[in-house]
Amino acid sequence: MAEHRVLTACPLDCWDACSMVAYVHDGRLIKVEGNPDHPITQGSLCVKGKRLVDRLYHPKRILSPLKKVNGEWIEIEWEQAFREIAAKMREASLRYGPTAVMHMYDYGSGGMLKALEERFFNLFGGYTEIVGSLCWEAGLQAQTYDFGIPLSHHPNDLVNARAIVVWGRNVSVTNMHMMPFIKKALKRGTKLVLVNPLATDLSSRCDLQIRPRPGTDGALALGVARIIYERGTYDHEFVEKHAVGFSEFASYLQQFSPERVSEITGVPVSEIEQLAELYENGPVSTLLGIGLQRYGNGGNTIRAIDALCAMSGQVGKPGGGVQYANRIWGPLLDMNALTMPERRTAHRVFSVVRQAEEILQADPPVEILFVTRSNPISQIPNSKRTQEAYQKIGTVVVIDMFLNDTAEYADYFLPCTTVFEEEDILYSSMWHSTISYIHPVVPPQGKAKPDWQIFAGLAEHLGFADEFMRPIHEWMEMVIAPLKELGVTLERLQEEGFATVPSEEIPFSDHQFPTPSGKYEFYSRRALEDGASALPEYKEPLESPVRQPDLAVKYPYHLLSVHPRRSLNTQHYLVSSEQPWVEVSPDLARKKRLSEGDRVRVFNERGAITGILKITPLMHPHVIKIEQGRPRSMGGGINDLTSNHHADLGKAASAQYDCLVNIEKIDSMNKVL
Ligand SMILES: Nc1nc2c(c(=O)[nH]1)N[C@H]1C(S)=C(S)[C@@H](COP(=O)(O)OP(=O)(O)OC[C@H]3O[C@@H](n4cnc5c(=O)[nH]c(N)nc54)[C@H](O)[C@@H]3O)O[C@H]1N2
Ligand SMILES: Nc1nc2c(c(=O)[nH]1)N[C@H]1C(S)=C(S)[C@@H](COP(=O)(O)OP(=O)(O)OC[C@H]3O[C@@H](n4cnc5c(=O)[nH]c(N)nc54)[C@H](O)[C@@H]3O)O[C@H]1N2
Ligand SMILES: [Mo]
Repeated sequence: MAEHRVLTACPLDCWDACSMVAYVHDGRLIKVEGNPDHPITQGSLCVKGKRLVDRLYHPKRILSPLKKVNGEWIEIEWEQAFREIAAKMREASLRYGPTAVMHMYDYGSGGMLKALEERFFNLFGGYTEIVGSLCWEAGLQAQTYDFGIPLSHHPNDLVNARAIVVWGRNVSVTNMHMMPFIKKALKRGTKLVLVNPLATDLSSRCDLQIRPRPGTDGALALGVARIIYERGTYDHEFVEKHAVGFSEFASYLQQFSPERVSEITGVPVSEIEQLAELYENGPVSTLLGIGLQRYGNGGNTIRAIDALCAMSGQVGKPGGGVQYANRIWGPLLDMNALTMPERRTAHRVFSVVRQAEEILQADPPVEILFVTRSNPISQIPNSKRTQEAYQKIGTVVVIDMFLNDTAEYADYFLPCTTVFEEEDILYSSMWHSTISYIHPVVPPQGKAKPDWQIFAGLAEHLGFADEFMRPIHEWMEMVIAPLKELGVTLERLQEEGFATVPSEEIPFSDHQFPTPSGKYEFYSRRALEDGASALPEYKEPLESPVRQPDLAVKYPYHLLSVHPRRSLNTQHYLVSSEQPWVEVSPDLARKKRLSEGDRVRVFNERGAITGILKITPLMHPHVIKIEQGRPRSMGGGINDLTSNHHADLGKAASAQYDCLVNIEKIDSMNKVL
């Protein structure tokens, strides 16, 4: 049989949102590659994209609905699953109202039609919805206060930068399609500076790496801003004409002398000065990562860096910018047409981060929990609380492809299709302005169904299928209707596989900011009204040796449970074979008498995890690195150690990196290497 190619797109929750070419032979998907025509993907694909094929055909994939009976999974027919779950929903709603049904979701797949879940729950009459984010909300809120909207420069603009500062982003691992743009700029002589307590792939080729104590970057940014202010080399025109609150900001800066900042951050004064020189002599393009804001003070860290970039003249200029996210899609897509929020009559919201506490105290109680596109038992901080809460819920329904950590707490497991068995549309709100079409590549395996068909089945049993259902192209057209003006139609997307929506290469070049004042806001009244500080203030992280010296005696090291190289969060551990590394600096290893290959235990009062010691030069001597996402069945469970405190900005943002731990050798006889 002939081989053919199908254009599709990678649904993983990632900056890059790649366009992919799938190769099918004899009805079987052989491989996927990056689409060479796509302006961002440019023909390359990361290992996670490629390995989506292994997830499609993995022997552990679940291909039939399951019900847990006496602690064992048994296969059931869809009809039985729909009938029983619908009956439980009706019963719960009659007794307590629709908010007794809760929906937990994340972005396990970024397909546009995945939002039909919301349409289902809204048509049901309402539900308990989660708000906030385990991912990036504190930073989004920070940039919303400062700029009115978080926007990034087009990556082509990096060549105009005199220096690129990669501030807490692990570019080559989490955003690899940024690398060709960085390399092009470096070839032209652009300098590269990293601010990161950990060693990254770029550490060996940068001009300078600054390693602050985790969670203290806000103080670093304010210290650099103070030097520039004192020297009078800031952008006078910008702060006077296009910003509000600069004088308040400037007087706050007085507290951040280079010596004090050096003491707080552990960064030598000479490096703070080097950073000041760099920002003085811009343009500097700053690439912010998401790790930076996973702290109790994380939102204000982003605000402090924004302020440094704004006062030193990087905003609205070629080669400048403070790139965190690119929120261009809101007005360009009509999601409400799909989700119908106007149809709910009851609504309750729980914090995604602290949902365990909210479930345990809920009145009315949560009778049924739906978990879709997420693995909360693994990914929510302080997992033991989540386990406790989920255990108390009468019925937990998980829709997924694999029996992940969360499925252990489920009563029903409903198998969904992978991206290759679906038709959908994909866009990235994190970085670029390209929207892609997902064509189906192979038919659904076994009895798996796309998520929307699962909800359609339930809607039928609940009596609102007529309102729920539309032909899927009609749904798509409803959402992308606003793109028509820009020449992007469904037919064009289907035919060409992707379309790039025109967006400003250099945001804010007209100095118009959608803030309450219309200007850049060093001082934000909106932040004050929301209960936060009006200025970007530096406060110690929650678990810090300064704020909690007693805790730091017991747990002197910072745990950075960063995003894994070979997996997208939890999703690829089954198909890759990485050891459970615990990485420390040579200095820490010496101090704790640990050697490479030792089995070690990392612990605090909340929990413990074991792994194999790896000694990594160039990392901060008080930091322990463990990649997050490893399933419990493979010795994972990193969020047993993290705390479910909120970060400072946003409705409910997470602070997983604000975490102190200790480390010990388990047993020296049992060396693994
Ligand atoms: N390979 C891979 N790619 C991914 C993902 C994945 O799991 N794997 N996940 C996707 C998702 S969901 C997201 S949100 C993004 C995340 O993308 P990134 O933000 O790039 O990744 P993180 O691992 O969260 O953290 C980035 C860096 O922040 C640094 N960091 C931590 N704390 C501090 C600090 O206090 N100060 C400074 N200066 N740096 C600090 C860490 O050392 C790390 O190198 O990546 C996406 N892409
Ligand atoms: N300690 C620590 N914790 C963290 C982080 C960290 O850096 N450190 N990072 C945080 C961040 S940034 C994020 S974004 C979250 C991520 O948290 P999650 O989104 O919960 O993590 P994933 O591993 O991506 O889980 C997605 C699940 O969705 C399933 N899935 C994939 N496609 C589909 C689909 O089409 N339909 C359905 N129904 N299911 C699907 C996958 O099989 C997988 O089980 O984790 C957060 N937690
Ligand atoms: Mo994320």
